Amino acid sequence: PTTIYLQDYKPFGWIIDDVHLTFRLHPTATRVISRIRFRPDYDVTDRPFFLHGEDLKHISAKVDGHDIELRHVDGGIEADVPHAPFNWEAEVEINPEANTALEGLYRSNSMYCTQCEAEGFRKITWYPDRPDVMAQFTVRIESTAEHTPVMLSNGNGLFYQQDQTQPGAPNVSIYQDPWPKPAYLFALVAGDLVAHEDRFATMSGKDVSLAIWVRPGDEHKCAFGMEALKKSMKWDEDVYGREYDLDEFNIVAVDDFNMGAMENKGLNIFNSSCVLASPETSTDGNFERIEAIIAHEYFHNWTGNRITCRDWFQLCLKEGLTVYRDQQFTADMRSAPVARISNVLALRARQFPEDQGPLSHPVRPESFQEINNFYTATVYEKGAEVIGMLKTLVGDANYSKALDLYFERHDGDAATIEDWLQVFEDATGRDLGQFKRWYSQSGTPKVTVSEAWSEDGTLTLTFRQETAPTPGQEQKEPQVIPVNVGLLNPNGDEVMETRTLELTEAEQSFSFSGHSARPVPSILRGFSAPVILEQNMDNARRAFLLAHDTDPFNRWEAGRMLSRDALMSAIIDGAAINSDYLDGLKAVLRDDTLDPAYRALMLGQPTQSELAGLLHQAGHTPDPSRIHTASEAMRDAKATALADLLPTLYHDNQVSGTFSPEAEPAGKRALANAALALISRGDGGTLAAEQYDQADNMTQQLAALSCLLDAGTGAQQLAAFENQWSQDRLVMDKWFSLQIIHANPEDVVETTRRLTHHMDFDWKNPNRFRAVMGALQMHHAGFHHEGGDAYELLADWLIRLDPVNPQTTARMCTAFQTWRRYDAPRQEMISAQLDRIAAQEGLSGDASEMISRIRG
Ligand code: HT7
Ligand code: ZN
Repeated sequence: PTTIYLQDYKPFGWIIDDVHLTFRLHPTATRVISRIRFRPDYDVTDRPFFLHGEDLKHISAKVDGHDIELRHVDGGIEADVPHAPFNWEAEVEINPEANTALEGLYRSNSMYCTQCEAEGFRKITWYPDRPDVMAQFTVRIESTAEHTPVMLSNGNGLFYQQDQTQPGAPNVSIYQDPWPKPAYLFALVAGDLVAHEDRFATMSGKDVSLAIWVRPGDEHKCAFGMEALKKSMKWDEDVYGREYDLDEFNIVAVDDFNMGAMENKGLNIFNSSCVLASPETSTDGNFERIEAIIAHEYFHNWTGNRITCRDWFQLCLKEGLTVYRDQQFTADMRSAPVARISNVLALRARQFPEDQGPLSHPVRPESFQEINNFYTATVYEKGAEVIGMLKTLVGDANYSKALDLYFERHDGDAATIEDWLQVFEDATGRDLGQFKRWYSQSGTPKVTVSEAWSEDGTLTLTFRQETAPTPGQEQKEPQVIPVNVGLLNPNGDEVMETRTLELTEAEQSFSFSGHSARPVPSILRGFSAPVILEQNMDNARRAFLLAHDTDPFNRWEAGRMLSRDALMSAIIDGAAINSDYLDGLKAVLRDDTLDPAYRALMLGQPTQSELAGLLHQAGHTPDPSRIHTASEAMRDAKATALADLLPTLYHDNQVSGTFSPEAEPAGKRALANAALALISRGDGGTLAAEQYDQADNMTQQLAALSCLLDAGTGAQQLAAFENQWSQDRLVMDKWFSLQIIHANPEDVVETTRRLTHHMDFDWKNPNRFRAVMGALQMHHAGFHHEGGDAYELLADWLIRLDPVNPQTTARMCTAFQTWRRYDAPRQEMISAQLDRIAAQEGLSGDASEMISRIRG
């Protein structure tokens, strides 16, 4: 495997004016004819003419009308071409039906579809498949089959013909995209699709046709996605001044897809799970996620498409910024505190383990073998946190000024992180040299804070920051860490509003004077930096902040820390769950001035895998079985302590009338269902069974079924659920996952194995594979159950999937990334499975890079 380095970047050497592609679609033998106008980049003259290409059957290649000889080299071809402008014409044949990797042009349910990011275009034709080569594309699609009445590509539709008069005459459609783009944004879709259509008038009065294309029968699942799209278009105009730039915007839903969705210019392609929604089949969580993903892909039109990345090392330039923008959108559409807490929960669950384990890498990596392995929580979510910190440091007005300058200066460019930071430096006059370390230094900084009070009325906070070594980075330098702090007096009134302290040194103190009584600091409000905060705080102080903090994030965090510490003591010392936490929780839950969604989050507790990480950090070897027991004990303690309150929470938060996925009713359902989960621990599932019978939407149905499975009384409902939904793939994914998630640890492997024999376990479909194998690895106590059967089962399936779909296999290998946390027998068992996978003949580059990094 070849390693590619950021420092080795070299421009391509030629400029492309335009690209004309003709596709003659055929399930097993599609012809692709490319006509490309190249001209030398006269600044760069020292390199051979190289075009990428993989799995292409070469038919012909001509330069200025004359056949040309190609030299086949690793990953593509070289040719001797004139050192002057020339016309390239080539024809290749590809086999969409055989393409199970879902990169390039492939078939899903007899529909043609493409996925080109990051390096899939090279599986379509010979081309400089790199993001810094931008060109205008015109695409002609021909198909003789009657099951491709709809044929779409990027940009605006110019021509469409369905000739039914002459037998065998092809359907033809032509699309032109006026905006230069890199090949990774190319898309083509053809199939028997129906549209849910709408229109949007942009801020300058341009009329845009919008369509969501789906398989016949799914039309009723498009309305929510369409509303989300229009809200996103309006929000980007209002908040960032960004207007849409084509006459049409198409979204297509596809069942077989490696990730969530793809922002191809004017033709977004979505995993059907991330766009199709209806109250009967989708939970509130699904609706919220769909809204965020539609926004995310739409926002890429400016942050990613109009301004793209110079090379794949700059991936966070588009992904970090676009995640940040979609998080802002969700905060505006729904509750900002709830959105922030949810983002931090996701960061701690996915990014922290990555950054503290063998896969740790900088937000902007400096080398890779397979770029697909770097679409990570670090690039996306930590990348977004870095932008949030930048905004906190420069302030809202300067952030807007910098963004305006970014769009003005770099529209049409393939840009770098240096360009991005330069814009902020120019807009604000601020030196961001030290801040840039957030892009190059991996690992989660630990910030330790101590307090000193002097009787002259001064509180001094002393901060120390340090980051543990990570792969390839032994020494760490201090980073710029914005720490938002507020102060409360002993009565619980705020005496200092939130202020941003800028940590730049390894150790630094800040004093706050003029206080008549010792104030209580609320530190890292809003989780203003992606760090681990170590604060020596007793339960009484945490309970005080849980009761009084005016910052909703830190109020929630105080409760979280109480429950975390209670769980840790239960795991380590077998201690009973302490009453400070339960009393504080009760008071918050009783306060019905608080948003139900926020109160539902208060009822949550750290996951078992998070606890394993915390134990490891604290120098203990996590025992999955003890963690499981303590987590269950915590739920029992809550059920008992809140017994009087739970029925009220349940009944007061019932929502009647037509289902609405809006934040307010969804929040009520979340609180009622969190209460139901605790009630079910005491009533054997009676109330949950009632809810199951009455449910007219998936949120209520699934929540009730989960409670019943936990109570061990859901067999009949589980069968009824399967019967009711057997024809709906997305709902059946839930049915598969649910049984594993709610199995007892000792039954997890057997349940998983049984499900892999189910006739609907279509393991080549990434959603179904993830529904089963993703649930297996997420069940902490089941996955790490003694004996190591789960490790072996997952490894068996990864070995089987790898030749079919390396990208999904490699992502799923991350299940093993935390292996060094556990005891010696578990480490040995995991290590044996990693070795077994690594030893497979023909193992993909994707999986082999992941396994060798995880092994360390
Ligand atoms: N930019 C896209 C990332 C992506 C992807 C999507 C679907 C299938 C394979 C993919 N490889 C990379 C999605 C996004 O971040 O918006
Ligand atoms: Zn993205």
